[in-house]
Amino acid sequence: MGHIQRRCVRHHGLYRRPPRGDQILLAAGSSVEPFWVLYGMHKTAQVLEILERYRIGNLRKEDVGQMSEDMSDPYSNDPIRHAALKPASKKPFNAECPLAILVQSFITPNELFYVRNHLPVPNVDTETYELEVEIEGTNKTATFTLDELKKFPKHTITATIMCAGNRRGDMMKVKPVKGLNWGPAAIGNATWTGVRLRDVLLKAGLDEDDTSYNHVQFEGVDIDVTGKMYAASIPIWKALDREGRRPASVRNEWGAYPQRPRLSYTGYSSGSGGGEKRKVTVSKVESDSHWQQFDYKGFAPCVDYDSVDFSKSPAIQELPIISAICVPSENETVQVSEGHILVKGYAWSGGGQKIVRVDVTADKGEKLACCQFRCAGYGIAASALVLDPVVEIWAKAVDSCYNTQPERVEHIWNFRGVLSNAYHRVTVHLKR
Ligand SMILES: Nc1nc2c(c(=O)[nH]1)N[C@H]1C(S)=C(S)[C@@H](COP(=O)(O)O)O[C@H]1N2
Ligand SMILES: [Mo]
Repeated sequence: MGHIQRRCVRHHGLYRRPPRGDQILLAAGSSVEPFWVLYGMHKTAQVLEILERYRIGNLRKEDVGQMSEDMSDPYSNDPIRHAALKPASKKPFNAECPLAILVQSFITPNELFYVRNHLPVPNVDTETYELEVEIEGTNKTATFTLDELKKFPKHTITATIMCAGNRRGDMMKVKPVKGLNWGPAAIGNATWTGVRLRDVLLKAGLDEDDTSYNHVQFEGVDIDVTGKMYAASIPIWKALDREGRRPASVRNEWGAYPQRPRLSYTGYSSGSGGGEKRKVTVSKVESDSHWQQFDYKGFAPCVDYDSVDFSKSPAIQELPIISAICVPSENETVQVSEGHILVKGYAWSGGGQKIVRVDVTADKGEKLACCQFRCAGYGIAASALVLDPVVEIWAKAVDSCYNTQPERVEHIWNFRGVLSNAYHRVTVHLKR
């Protein structure tokens, strides 16, 4: 009894505020161990320190170990990943591309594309896979097998996707936040081929002139211990948009990557899209999932877990403009050549906005050098006259709506650590 209660109370305490608390309640009366194993990213010194406040006793020696021995690892079927990926957590596996590699090519290498999982990678059987489409309030439902989906007109686009938590590490330096410690590479650019969500919804019987629907909800095939699927939603206009640059797509070919069929929306927080979806629902309302309601949201710096009202902030959809210096890296020593150094990085903006400019400075904005970029959203090659032995390089981008990045991360800090798009700063040591 001691064991179970203690662990329940521990988790209870930890999740008293966050809504995941209701999930943990489902373990009441039985072992909470499966949760602890599944959400492996919580096994950190910081979390253990928080849990310490909730300790109400200790196990007898003879009871220790019994539980963990018969717990099989839910991550044992996860695919083998590229060794160069830098993990932010291993179970679930979350990782980003090394910055020097990210900036080497316009298209991010597939095997080095950032990985963002909340749960173990599901084993999708392409033979039996079915996508269910429901139009709420009608008797219109349709299911499509993978082969049936492949018969829809095929579209190919090149698009960047980014995690709303990209560059969270910068916020963590100000004050601890909840979430994975992402550097600036929870972003990637790929050529996606697949079918339009619009085409699938219309085929399922949706009347595009019917204005009674507001959202399209998605459920993944990755499920947690309580049987809840990863789920999120997007506004319906986004799903029905005719423009080619905004399709629902599947990364690579279905055939080439059958394990990871997913939906993507250009210009959107990938959190609202990706994943191995198995159900799509056209609805009046947003997804009521934990992720949509209590995760992908931004708040003012003064809001914390005790004062937060999640209903006051809309879920993140289109992401704000961002940039990052990828080369040189933090604290790197670089050779100065004729008074200049080479700086490379990326810039990107959500909602389909183009990057029109990236400004780089080596003197805290005294003289912002305007740099050239080779392709929209990639490859800043800036040169600025630098004199001091140690300089801080700053980068800020401007998009086609003339939105730009905030100067200081302190002003946009939020306890979830999302939307971290302040000027990017890198300190370098100069060798002459
Ligand atoms: N089914 C499923 N979809 C998901 C997630 C997930 O864990 N499971 N993670 C989301 C988050 S936070 C991100 S950043 C993107 C990552 O996109 P990708 O996995 O399609 O590359 O997927 C989103 N969709
Ligand atoms: Mo994300």
